[in-house]
Amino acid sequence: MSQKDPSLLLLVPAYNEERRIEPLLREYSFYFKQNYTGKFQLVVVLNGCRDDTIGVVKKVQADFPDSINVLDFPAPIGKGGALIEGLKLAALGDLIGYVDADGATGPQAFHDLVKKMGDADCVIASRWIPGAVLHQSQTSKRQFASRVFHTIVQTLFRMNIRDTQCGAKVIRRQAVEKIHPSLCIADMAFDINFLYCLKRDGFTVREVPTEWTDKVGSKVSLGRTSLTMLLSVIRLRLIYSPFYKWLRPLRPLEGWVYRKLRAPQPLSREKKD
Ligand SMILES: Nc1nc2c(ncn2[C@@H]2O[C@H](COP(=O)(O)OP(=O)(O)O)[C@@H](O)[C@H]2O)c(=O)[nH]1
Ligand SMILES: [Mg+2]
Repeated sequence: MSQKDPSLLLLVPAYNEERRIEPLLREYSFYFKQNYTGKFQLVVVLNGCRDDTIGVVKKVQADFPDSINVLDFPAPIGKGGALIEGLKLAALGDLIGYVDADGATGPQAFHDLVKKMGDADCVIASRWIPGAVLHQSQTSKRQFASRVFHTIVQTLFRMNIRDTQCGAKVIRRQAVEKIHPSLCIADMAFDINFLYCLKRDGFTVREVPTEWTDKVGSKVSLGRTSLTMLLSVIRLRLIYSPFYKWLRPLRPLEGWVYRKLRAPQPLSREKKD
């Protein structure tokens, strides 16, 4: 008898996604039911939605009660904060993944990541390495911002990862459990926090070319989101520098800037190692 696939917990952070999330929930639930022999669970992590995302999720959940669950936090904890909360469920899977609610990464492309994991601790989808197929690219403004952000991240962290921001990632449970206490970035720069902690703890991160389609309705506003992400990567760099303890008197200023930018904060207390 052939061995079962490892159990897979898929987290979907979602904010005001009533228009985009339904096809993703149906397509993933259907695909994994048909093509995955291990246990597959999908958990949507919502916070402070002002639309009826929860209603849409519950409607689809009624059709796939064994595979779909939902967590809803009233606080504005951001994509990163939602994933920090979702990753607390790591015990439910041998592998834990996350993916955007918009369906930019289809179930087959996500399954491909799992298949290509090999002996790596984490596998991430990449739009910027040879072999990637982009059915619809991001706008040129967005691509420019993304490449500037990439250059800053590479300069600050030297991780040599071409695409830190693609929404699809899979990680082994043991690695999640090790890095979870060090996750503290609630905004869209969460991925840098996630990847840097993995690298720092000696886990292997494999970048795999992916199939990806840009979707309308992005939650990213180039000005404010980019500024928040810039602030967060600088903050992260400082957290992991020997100077951070000397900067303690500036903490109130840090909080003030985040509040001014209306940037999300994680639910749990800030943690660092
Ligand atoms: N829970 C939660 N999810 C969020 C928040 N902001 C964005 N997201 C989700 O994060 C994912 C990425 O956002 P998206 O708009 O697709 O970004 P893009 O693909 O970079 O343009 C989507 O699933 C969003 O619904 C937030 O504040 N809270
Ligand atoms: Mg997206």
